Amino acid sequence: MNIMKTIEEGIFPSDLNNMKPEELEQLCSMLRKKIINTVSETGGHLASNLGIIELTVALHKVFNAPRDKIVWDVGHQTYVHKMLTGRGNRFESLRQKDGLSGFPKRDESEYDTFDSGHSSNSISVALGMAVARDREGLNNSVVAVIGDGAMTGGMAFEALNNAGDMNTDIIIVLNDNAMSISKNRGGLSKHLAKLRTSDRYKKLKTGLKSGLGKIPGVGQGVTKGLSTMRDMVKYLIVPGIMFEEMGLTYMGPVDGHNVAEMVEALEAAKRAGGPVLVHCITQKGRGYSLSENSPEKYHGVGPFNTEIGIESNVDNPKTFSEVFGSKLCAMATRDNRITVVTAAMTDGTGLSRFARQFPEKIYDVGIAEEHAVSFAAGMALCGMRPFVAIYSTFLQRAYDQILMDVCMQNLPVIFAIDRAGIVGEDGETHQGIFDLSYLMHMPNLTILAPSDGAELRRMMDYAMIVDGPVAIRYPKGKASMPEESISVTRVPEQIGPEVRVEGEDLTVLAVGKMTRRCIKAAEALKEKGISVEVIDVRKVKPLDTEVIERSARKTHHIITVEDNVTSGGFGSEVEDLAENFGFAVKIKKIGWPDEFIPHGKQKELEEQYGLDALGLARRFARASGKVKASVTETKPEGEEK
Ligand SMILES: Cc1ncc(C[n+]2csc(CCOP(=O)(O)OP(=O)(O)O)c2C)c(N)n1
Repeated sequence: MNIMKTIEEGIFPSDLNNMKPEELEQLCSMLRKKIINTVSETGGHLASNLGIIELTVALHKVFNAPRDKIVWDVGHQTYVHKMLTGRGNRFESLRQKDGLSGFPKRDESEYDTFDSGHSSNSISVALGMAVARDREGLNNSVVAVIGDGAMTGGMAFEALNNAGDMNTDIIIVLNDNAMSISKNRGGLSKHLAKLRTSDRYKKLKTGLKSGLGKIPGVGQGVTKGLSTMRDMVKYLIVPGIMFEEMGLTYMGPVDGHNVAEMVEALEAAKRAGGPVLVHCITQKGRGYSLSENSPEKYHGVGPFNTEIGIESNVDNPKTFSEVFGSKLCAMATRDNRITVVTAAMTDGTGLSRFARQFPEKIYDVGIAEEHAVSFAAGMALCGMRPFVAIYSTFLQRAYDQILMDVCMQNLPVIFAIDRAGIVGEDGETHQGIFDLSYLMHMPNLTILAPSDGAELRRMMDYAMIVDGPVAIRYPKGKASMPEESISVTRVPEQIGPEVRVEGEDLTVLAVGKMTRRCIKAAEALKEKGISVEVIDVRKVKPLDTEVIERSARKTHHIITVEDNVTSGGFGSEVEDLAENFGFAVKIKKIGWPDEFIPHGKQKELEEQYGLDALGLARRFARASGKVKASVTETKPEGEEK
């Protein structure tokens, strides 16, 4: 058959049934090509998907989806799954607005069993599905596919602990490429490395299991009966089979790039019953030499030329992450109390240089945001000044640890909250638009939001002199670096609001990156006779009320603008504040609506929701009452009518 044509027309799992081994191989290489070509145009998670092609083909050959449930951990590795479940014809729309999501989405396909994006929850979800199946008296398989990186997350351990205790049928496919985004860290990854090299054990064990399982009438019972012998073997050859000790049957390791071997192992796992873990060895970035050689660099990519690969753009302005990383290097040179904690995101949070320069001051704790925060609390309690660098969306995991272990005890932990605000193409699960809402109400916490790179640097210095926890939130993307501020080296004694544009009609309180576009909007409105005062808030909490009150007394009209949902965010804080002004003031909150914002380019989403400079200018104009909204002008989405 013409496989390429089939991918385009829509291939389904049942199509795999009749494919010969060589056709399956051909299919895998076609899928590989399609992924490289498409991701080079759209951007996306390249290396992870190249490494899971054969494994995905084997999964769909053995299991009968959507009746059998496959739950993908993180979900960034589902491009092949999407193409094998009838979405090949739309694959070029990957991550584009209104196109295919880069993650599983239940409303995109019945084959996507669960919306994912945040790691380490697949076993919990699959276990819940397995229990529901048992209670309904059904007999479908439930499979969780989880990477060795995601397996470092606490939730995965909690679920394994529970699964080992339950004896319900569930298959956990561990996709072990020895990489998280960067090289995987921690005791578990060392344990897996030992298992990877235990060839003799592998042959003994999979041979025993699958061989016996194939004989009619001899299955589970006999296989289980071998546990004593297996126990002997494992203790002789591989010390400490952690999964078996937790009550799971461990199978493998299996070559995750060998479809036939994978099919055999998955069939055997199905027959074994109970909680089974199939350990598959794969190579991240497989089949594209550039990503094989630098899987970390090709984990998540923007568009690139497939011949040349990703080019480093040294001439371009730095991102906020890079400003953070290089400033932290400078600070750590001078101050030995500084350490930094990352939850498997050294590169993403701009800390690659720091890791090279100060390997003894950086702690990559794995995908373990909760642990990262309490770990930092311990360090802070004993005299260190730890920075915790985590994306806004992933820090959600550590709400309780921030509140109880850090804020309640007023410990000087500094949270570097990267990717705060809309991030774009990664969609709902990655938009960092909730952090102000989950942090504003935490007592003792100082919250700062820089509008450019220079402010970020100053805020990092300032955070060091605050007697208590500080959160600095900054967005994805380039950080402008105003010339005059680069040379400022003295430590700022205070960070507070600054009037950036003076005006009479409206007071605009702008948070972080929204400041520059509010200034633009104000300047455009000047020509229309609308006078907008723009204040760069800088310190979101505790609010420095003097400047704000003075402006509000003049305009009697405040508009808050934040790259966060309006509900429970900065605007709500201002509403509370204004109640004590003792004079009437109208308040309008601008930010993201009370919704999950889907994928698309940052710019497209901001335009759609009226959060770009033009949209803001229109909204300020309407609010001023000086310009009647034209009948045809559409209101941005989420805006109250
Ligand atoms: C809670 C959480 N923290 C961080 C991330 C960011 N992240 C996405 S993929 C990934 C690495 C996953 O490694 P692994 O599970 O081994 O999959 P691989 O990409 O290597 O196939 C990380 C850290 C996330 N998705 N969720």
